[in-house]
Amino acid sequence: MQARKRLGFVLAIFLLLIGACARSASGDEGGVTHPALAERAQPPDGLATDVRTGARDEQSAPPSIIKSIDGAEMVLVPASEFIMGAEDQHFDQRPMHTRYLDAFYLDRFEVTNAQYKRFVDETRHPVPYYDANWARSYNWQNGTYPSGKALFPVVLVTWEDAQAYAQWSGKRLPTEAEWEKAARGPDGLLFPWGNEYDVTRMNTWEAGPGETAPVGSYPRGTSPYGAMDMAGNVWEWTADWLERYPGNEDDSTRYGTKYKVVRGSSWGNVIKYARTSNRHWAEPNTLSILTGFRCALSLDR
Ligand SMILES: [Ca+2]
Repeated sequence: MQARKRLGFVLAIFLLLIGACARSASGDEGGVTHPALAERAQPPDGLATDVRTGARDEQSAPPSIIKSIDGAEMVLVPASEFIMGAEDQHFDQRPMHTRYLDAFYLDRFEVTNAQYKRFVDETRHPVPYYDANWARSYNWQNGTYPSGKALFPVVLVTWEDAQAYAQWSGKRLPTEAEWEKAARGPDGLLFPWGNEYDVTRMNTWEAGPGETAPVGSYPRGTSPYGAMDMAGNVWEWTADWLERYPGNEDDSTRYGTKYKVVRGSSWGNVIKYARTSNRHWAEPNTLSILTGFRCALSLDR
């Protein structure tokens, strides 16, 4: 089995805090389905199914919401230019610039433990686990996730794990640009809901429960395209290496093909990391209780 290592940006002080966090006492057991995912039949093959919740009268227009084979609801991010990066944040976000992206779909929610279990059961992929105290309440045992955590985001997954899941589900990891556009819309919002600082709209360290929350717990934090938890809950792996933006001339030893970009901040980080333009990084074999993922799908699939 591949070597796995702890996430570099989990600070020692923070790990102590984690150890003090009480494990959720939710009484729900596995098999619970998120309301937004419930009562929807599985499509028969590996392609996304058009459930036509929108654009009913425009046969040529792609549906605004689809369901993919892992049961995930996906929202449409239409083709357009959008503003990427920021001038007043960490230098790796500079320069703020305009990019064009074709339309794509993005999972509305972070991938849940229940969804990941289907993948594990069907492929015999190793379960999320790290032998350390700080990982204890998130570790899977006997082939399944912690009791009551079906609808919580899966964590303790490497980039390779996320990539394997995406391939299994007929999808892919979003590019960093796709992730940012889905989070901030075309006009460069600072947060998914707008430009105002509001710790009540996401699961970050300031006002969150001190652990992961069920996906979709913060509807007031929804992005312009309907994606949820794009700020907070768990960091999300993207497809891309941490590279400099075009026109950026700052030196950084992190640029290159050593670190994958993770986005969106987590329950264990403060709000400044939840800015839609914020870039963070981790080696692809990193395991963290702060990091999960969601998947994307191109329209031409
Ligand atoms: Ca997130």
